Amino acid sequence: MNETYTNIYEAVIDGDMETTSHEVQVALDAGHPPGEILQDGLIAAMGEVGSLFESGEYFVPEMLIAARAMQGALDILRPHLVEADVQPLGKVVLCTVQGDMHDIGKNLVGMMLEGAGFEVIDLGTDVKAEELIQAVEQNQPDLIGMSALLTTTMPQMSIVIETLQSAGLRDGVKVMVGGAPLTQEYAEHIGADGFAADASQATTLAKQLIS
Ligand code: B1M
Repeated sequence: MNETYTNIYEAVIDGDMETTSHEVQVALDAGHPPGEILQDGLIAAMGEVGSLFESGEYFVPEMLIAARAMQGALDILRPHLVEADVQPLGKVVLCTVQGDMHDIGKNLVGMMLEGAGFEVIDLGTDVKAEELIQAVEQNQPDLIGMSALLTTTMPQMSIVIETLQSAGLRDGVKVMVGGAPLTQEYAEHIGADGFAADASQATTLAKQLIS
């Protein structure tokens, strides 16, 4: 790997936001293509962070700080990516469901999805089924991602899926669900297309669902 990308890669894995942003700016100033900086530096590093998490070497805090380092760099890179017209892998509308304020996991999923090359439209927390339907109509996403951390808010996911069906929108969009109390069985029970246990799996699943 080219030294510039190695520096970015290592800074993300170390969760060093300042160095990551600096190295991305250095790469841009040196004329490296934004799409290549994203792929070979940032996305490659987040892939490694995901592997470190899955193998038990990294835990949520390390994943969070790496994701933040990447997020900071993406803020610098985003306008250049738009200019270079790098096509996103797909569009995801993401939210935490109605009644639920927990957003740390959802944000992490959003960052990882962005890191993997998806365009993420984050509706935030406490999102009603009607708001989500409106966002689907407006943005025509490939995928809806719903997060719930409370057993009391999990049923909101089922309400969203039913509302999508009634609105005739269900066939045009995949639905991915996640959050600590959820299970694969629950996802199947409510008719979601997939469940991911963590942000790394969410990225893999999102790619599978839209392929
Ligand atoms: Co809350 N809370 N909380 N809380 N809180 C839990 C969830 C709880 C398990 C704590 C406990 O009792 N042990 C419990 C729920 C019990 C239950 O329902 N069975 C609980 C409760 C009861 C409550 C309140 C009701 C407390 C009260 O007021 N009496 C209240 C509810 C508020 C509301 O939402 N309406 C409440 C409030 C809060 C805070 C605001 C203080 C704060 C949230 C701050 C915030 O998010 N901005 C908070 C916190 C921090 C927690 C705990 C401690 C940590 C959650 C967290 O951020 N984890 C939590 C206990 C716990 O989980 N151990 C707890 C780290 C995060 C990275 O993990 O969110 O699981 P997680 O996300 C993971 C995966 O789940 C997955 O990927 C992420 C990264 O790997 N994932 C997805 C998540 N979303 C996904 C979506 C996907 C795919 C994967 O696809 C779309």
